[in-house]
Parts: sequence; structure tokens; C-alpha cells
Amino acid sequence: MNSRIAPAAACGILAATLGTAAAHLVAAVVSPPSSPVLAIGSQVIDATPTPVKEWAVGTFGTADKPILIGSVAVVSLLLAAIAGVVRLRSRLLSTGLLILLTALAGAAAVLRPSAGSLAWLPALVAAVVGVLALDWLISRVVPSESAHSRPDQPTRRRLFALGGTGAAALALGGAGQGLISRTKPATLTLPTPAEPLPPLAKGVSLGKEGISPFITPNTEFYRIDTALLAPNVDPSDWTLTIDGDVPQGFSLSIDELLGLPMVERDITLNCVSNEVGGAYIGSARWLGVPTRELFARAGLDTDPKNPDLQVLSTSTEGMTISTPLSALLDDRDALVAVGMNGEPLPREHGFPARLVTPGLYGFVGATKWLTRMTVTRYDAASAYWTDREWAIDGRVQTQARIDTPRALRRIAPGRTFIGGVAWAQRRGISKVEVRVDDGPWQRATLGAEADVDCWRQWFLPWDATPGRHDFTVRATDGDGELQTKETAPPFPSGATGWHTSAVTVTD
Ligand SMILES: Nc1nc2c(c(=O)[nH]1)N[C@H]1C(S)=C(S)[C@@H](COP(=O)(O)O)O[C@H]1N2
Ligand SMILES: [Mo]
Repeated sequence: MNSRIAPAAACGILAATLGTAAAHLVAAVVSPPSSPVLAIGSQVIDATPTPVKEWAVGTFGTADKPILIGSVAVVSLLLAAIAGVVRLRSRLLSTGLLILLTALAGAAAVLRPSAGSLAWLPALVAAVVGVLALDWLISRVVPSESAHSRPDQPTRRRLFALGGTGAAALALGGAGQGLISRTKPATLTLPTPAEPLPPLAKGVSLGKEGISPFITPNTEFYRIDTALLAPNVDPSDWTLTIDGDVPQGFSLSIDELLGLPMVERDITLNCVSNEVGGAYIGSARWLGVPTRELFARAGLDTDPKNPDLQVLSTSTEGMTISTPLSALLDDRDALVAVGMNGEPLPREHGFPARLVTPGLYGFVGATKWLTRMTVTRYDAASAYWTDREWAIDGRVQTQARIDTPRALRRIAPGRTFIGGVAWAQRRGISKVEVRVDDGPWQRATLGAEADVDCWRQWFLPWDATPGRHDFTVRATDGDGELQTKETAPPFPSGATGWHTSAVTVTD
């Protein structure tokens, strides 16, 4: 018996891998998010409790997704191994187990908000291929129980069956993955803005090596979302709907949206999950339609400051985000953006349209792959992160970050500088101060302000003397308020505290 368990487990794993790979390929053709791997992964993301998610983002950063897929794979393969071993006792039971597993994947796919009408198909393929492959592999690979049955295959043939199945799975899965990543991203032609911004003033950039560039290139812009696969939205199938408590709801096609007068705005966007000193922040020149105009077109005539009202926005893959209605109506120019630094939104950043709300963290104001904005009351509907206990009021905290010298570097003695960025969207930055070791607070030089909703660069000349040195930085916002020294973690309202850093200066 014992000599049969390991081969049976191997058969289970390879049969499930082959089934999953075949399903991945079918999904690549009919609807990528319905691949068992992606569908189950997405459901697990949504079901993960906030503290675990925070821990994962904090520990693995943006590698959290590959790690999640890996964990799901390990658990699935374990169950597949069990199905293989069970097959030795009962064909019915092991087939049942495989069908149950694939049915779960099918349910996960069908329940995704972006599920197409064929979302069940990949799971069915996984079930059929998995069950047939297990039958075939067991008959080829597992030694027979008694001498009375058929003679065993030679070892060489057994290994060949296992290896062949593995190779077939690699080929199918690889072909699927190739198709998914090769799908040509859709694109569109941006209109010229009705209200263009002048080129950025020279002074916004201090021209100092090591300080974050004032405008973050699109390819380096941080990406945070729950989507395992960034939706590949076909603009010709896409609409933006404004509805809910508005007199005249309406929908716009992409051409209708692009035909509306567009404005440009320089806005810094950051994630509530950003630790003090963290990298989940970037600045871009956005092109879009002020949300105010869209709600005016819908005839909205409620009190623009009513704090009980929200806009529940929905994305094509089913994300929901609550934004205070007041923030989308006031003069801050929240945008339905279609352009980012002169290009259509990259797929990872919400193509073809996203919300950008200055002064609010992304999780309450920056819905990507936006498709609907519903005016409603906070007590009538809740959104994804609100359901996970994050703050409703997602106003950004004042922060300053040291970019250079990089933490824990060894640098040469002599004249150098300490530099970075500081932000307090909506309020602006009026002062940045730096303390070296236990010295006095020294006022840093600020780069010019492009907009109160954009970060500012800062630097302080410094004579580096041999030994270890600690830096602390703190910002004061445009209202004269010093950023709080009290430290808070990102959950639930954004991290606070002063950023510190240290370097060693060589002799
Ligand atoms: N559809 C969708 N939109 C989303 C999210 C998401 O998970 N799904 N994440 C939000 C969060 S938490 C942030 S910080 C910003 C990040 O935008 P970026 O990836 O373009 O930097 O997008 C927001 N919009
Ligand atoms: Mo975020």
C-alpha cells in the first residue's frame, strides 16, 4: 500500500495542474478573470480580513499578490494530492473531490462582478481534464495492488507519463499566460484640454539628484488595487453612468465623455496604506472632466455640503468606493480623469477613466476602471473598504519624506544635502524642517508650489562629518499646522509621525 501512496499523490497533483492549465488557456480566450487561479485568488483577496491584508502589504509590499497566488496554489495542490490518494480507495470519492474543487473555482469565477456569460466554462474544462487525467495517470503510474491484475508498467514508462503530463500542463498554462499578457491594450486619442495648464514652473523641481522627480513617470507610479489582473477594458464597450438620487441620471459613451470640456490638474495621489516614509505616492498631470460638471448635468440640486451624502462609485471589476459628495462638488476640481502625464491612463492605473479626488487617499477617492457614480446616503450603501472597517473620512495626513541620502547608506564626508518631498493636499506645504542628530531644527529650502494639491520638494545643505547621523523631518501645512509627531499605523486613517532616517559617514 505504502508504495502506492506517493505515486497516487503525484498523479493527483499533476492531474489537477493539467486541468488548471487547460482552464487557464480556455479562460485566456473567453474571459481571463474566470481562470480558476485568478478567480479563486480574487475571492480570497476579498475575503481576507483587514489586519491580515495590512500585514501582507506591510510585509511583502506589492509582492503580496504573487505570494497570495502561491499560497492558494499550495493549498489546492495539497487537496489534489489527497484526491489522488483517495482515488486508490474510491474512484467515486476522488472524482467527487475534484469536481467539488473545480465547482468552487467555477463559483468563484461566476460570482466575480466582471464575470462574463462564459465564466463557468474554464472550471468545467478543469473538471473534465482533471478527472480524465487522474484516471489515465493512476492506471499508468501507480503499481497494481495484487499480482492478479495487469502487469505493472516499467518505471521508465511511469516517469514518462508523469513528466509528459507536467510538460503538457506547462505548455497549456504557458500558452494561456502568453495570450493573457499579450492581449493588445486598447487605447484612445486624448482631446486637447479646454483649460490647459501652462508647463510646470521651473522652480517646482530643485534639480537635486536623489529627490523624487516632481512628476512621477507613469511607469514608476505606484500601483495599489485588489485586481489580480488589471481589467482590460474595451472603450467601445464602456459607459460611465451617473445615477442614484439625481433628477436626471445619464450614461456617456467614451466618445461622449471625451467630447466634454476637459481641464488639466497637477495632483499628488497617495495610498492610505503608505507607511511614514513609504513609496505609495506619486504626482501626475491629470486630464479630465470635473465631477462637478457631471453632477450639474444630472441636475443635482441638493445641499452641496451635506455630510450624509456620498457618491458610491463602481469599477468594471466590481470595486466600490465611497467619496463624500461634497468633495466631488466643491472647487477642488475632483476629476473623472482620462489622461495621465499626456497619455491615456495606463491599464494598471484605470484605463479608460478613473476618479481622482485631491486631498483624499486613493481608497476613498480614486476609483480606477470607473463605470458608475451613484449619489446616495452613507447610511443607504457601503463600499468595499468601509465594509472592512477603514475610515470613512479619508483626508490625507500631512507628511514629509527623506529621499536622500538613502537610509543606512555609507556616504563620504563633506558638503552634501538632505532632501525629499512633503505633502498636505488641499492645504499645501508652508515649511519643512530637518533635525540632524540632536541639533536644532533647520528650515529646508522648498521647491516652488505647483498646486496646493501637489507635493513640494525640499532640501537642506549639510556638512557630513564622519560617524553615524540621524535625520528627522517634519512639515507644516499651508494653514500653519505642524504635522503631528504622534505615530499611527496606516489603518484606519493613514500613518502619522515624523520620518526619520540614518546614514554612516566614512572617515
Ligand atoms: N477599481 C479599483 N480602484 C481603486 C482601487 C482598487 O483596488 N480597485 N484601489 C484604490 C487605492 S487603495 C488607491 S491608493 C489608488 C491607487 O491608484 P494607482 O494604482 O493608480 O496608484 O486606487 C484606488 N482605486
Ligand atoms: Mo490605497
